[in-house]
Amino acid sequence: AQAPVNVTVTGAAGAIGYALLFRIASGQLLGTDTPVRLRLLEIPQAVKAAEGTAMELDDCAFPLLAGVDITDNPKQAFDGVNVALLVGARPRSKGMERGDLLEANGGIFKPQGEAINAGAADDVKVLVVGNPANTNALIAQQHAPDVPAERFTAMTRLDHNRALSQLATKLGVSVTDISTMSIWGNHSATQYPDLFHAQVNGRSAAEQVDHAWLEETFIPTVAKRGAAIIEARGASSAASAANAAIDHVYDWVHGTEDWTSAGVVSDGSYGVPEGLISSFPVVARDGKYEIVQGLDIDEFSRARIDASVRELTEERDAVAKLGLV
Ligand code: NAX
Repeated sequence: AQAPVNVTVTGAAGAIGYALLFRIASGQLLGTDTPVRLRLLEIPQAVKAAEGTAMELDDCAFPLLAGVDITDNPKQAFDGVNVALLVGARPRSKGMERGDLLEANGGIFKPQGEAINAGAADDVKVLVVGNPANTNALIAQQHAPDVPAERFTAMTRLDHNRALSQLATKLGVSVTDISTMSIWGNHSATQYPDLFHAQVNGRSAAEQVDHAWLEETFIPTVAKRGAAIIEARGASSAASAANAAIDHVYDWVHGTEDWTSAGVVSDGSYGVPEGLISSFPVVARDGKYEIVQGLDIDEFSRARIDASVRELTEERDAVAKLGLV
């Protein structure tokens, strides 16, 4: 039988963790023939709650679940890790400046990057979900110099899935009628969901909607969907975020036919400064996410991609000033 794959989830006692762990243990992250061993990393105050979730995982008697370990020590959590889902982060509290938020998260993602560097398996794949996801991923990556940079990714798959759903509803088609959708830039309100390269039943999506809808409804609806969910539910996206994390890792491991979106280390493509972790249209091949190359970028898209990348550059400059990268 296949040896279990070590999957570490940080922030395991949180809302996304609760929606994620059962799906991982049931085989949806890596496939229904791959056993998994879960490692849950939490802060000391939340270890007991994580133990409660682990009790429920036991009670599911998942055939693929080879074990659950719980720790508040990053070194233990990432020892031998194959897939790391970095979900736990410091949320922005009232009145908190962006610099303080970046600094507080640096205090989480720097030691986690170091622990991944020290102990991870050679094939480790890292997905950062905790916000600000792109810059948290950059901080972790910068403290893991022995791990190939491309193994660090940030989640924009939820934005991608939101874009598919909004467009499908608008045109009265199925999400499976849509291809080559993409999200560019930062996982933030400046992100750019791109309908100029997307196709619906083989024809340009941008040509099938009017420009006012694209600019004034579609883009802000996708970019601000997280806030709309909080407004409606009184709590932030959890099941849909967990679902996107599952999609991101499943596709990374199994490969894609169509494009998807992920925050990946820029190689300088499309004028995105090398080394920034920015969302691009990507495909997955042989266990690697690759940026889709050779696209023409019209003026409208250029301005939006540049604005989001500018924000990422500012975040990188801010964490550089704090000595975090
Ligand atoms: P919760 O507050 O429910 O859970 C976060 C958990 O992380 C808590 O249990 C906390 O104890 C733990 N934690 C904090 N610091 C930790 C550390 N140093 N090590 C280990 N665990 C630690 O938040 P939840 O709703 O689960 O969201 C988690 C993160 O996902 C947030 O940063 C959130 O902003 C982010 N999101 C990212 C999305 C994306 O698309 N990239 C979408 C959903 C979500 O907003």
